[in-house]
Amino acid sequence: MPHISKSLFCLRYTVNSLLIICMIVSALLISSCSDQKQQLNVFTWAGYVNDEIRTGFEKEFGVKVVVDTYATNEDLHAKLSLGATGYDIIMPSDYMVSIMIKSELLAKLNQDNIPNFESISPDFLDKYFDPENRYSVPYTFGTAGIAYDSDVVSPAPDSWTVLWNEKYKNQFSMLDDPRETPGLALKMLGYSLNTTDPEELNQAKEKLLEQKPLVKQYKNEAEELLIAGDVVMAHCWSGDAFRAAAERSSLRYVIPKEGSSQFIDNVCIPKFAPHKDLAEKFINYLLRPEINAKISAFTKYGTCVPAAKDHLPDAILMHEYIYPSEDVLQSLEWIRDQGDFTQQYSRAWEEIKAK
Ligand code: N2P
Repeated sequence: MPHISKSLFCLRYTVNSLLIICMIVSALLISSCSDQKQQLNVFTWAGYVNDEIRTGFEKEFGVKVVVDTYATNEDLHAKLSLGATGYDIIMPSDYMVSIMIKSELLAKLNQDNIPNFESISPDFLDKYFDPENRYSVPYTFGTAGIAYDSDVVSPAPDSWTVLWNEKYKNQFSMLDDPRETPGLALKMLGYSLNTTDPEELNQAKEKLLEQKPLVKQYKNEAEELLIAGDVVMAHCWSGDAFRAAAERSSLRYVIPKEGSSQFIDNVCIPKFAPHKDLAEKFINYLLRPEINAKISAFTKYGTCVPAAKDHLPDAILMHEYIYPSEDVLQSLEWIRDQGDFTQQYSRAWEEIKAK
């Protein structure tokens, strides 16, 4: 008996040892597979990183790139403030870079890892929102305005007031954005879209409430609505209008005479990004002239890399939807981080949407 129980003990011991060895080997295999395929998580505006850019980077660097989208700077800020830690790349606009630096949500970039930084035009560097570009790299630039169907909207609009014309009731969309949309109403009233005067902001809010029964939809991605003919006008961003016009030839884009907003969207790395080194490689890749040209060609926003222009078709180079005339440029304002007053904009916008 003692002999049998000794054999049983040896057998059990061997089986257990084998099981443990198997578990260790499979754990090693799983971890080595996942190490081979690192994943870069990109959080950006819709239409900002297309499949060609994504798969080009995946193939060259042997990684996986996952793209998730947000509709406003404020949504991006809220998500990161609430503790989302999985993102490696984000693309906030100018004033949001400033807010995120102050909220300590961004990682400092190591420019030694981004040698193509040299290729950016100085016109887009050292701006107020990040004076030495320690946290941000410019990606694209554009404006907000009105896209309209020239077959239907007549005469051609030149003022924001067209968006208050009963004739177009239920036929147009507005940006769903706490700074852009009150900003438009402020411009129409002759004020700065960066006002910190509560009375001026209140007048803009009243105007937008008056307009609300005419609005078909508040939406930031107006491209599909315009192409499908679901709306004949849209308060939208220039690239979205330009892309829609490429699909439906009667569409035009105008920046109203009262003036509008302009922006630079930037590539940044969140402070707690899981793959910061890979994120810097991705930024460097985006700055290659031929890649940057592709980005400008499909987003239909401007490139900040002069050498990219050698790779761009004439239809994009110097197009007025990307490069407005000097007169129009004079009427544009950058949306600014207005500190504590920024909350007033968000509150006004929430109240408009809730009514
Ligand atoms: C997204 C365009 C975003 C521009 N289609 C606003 N910064």
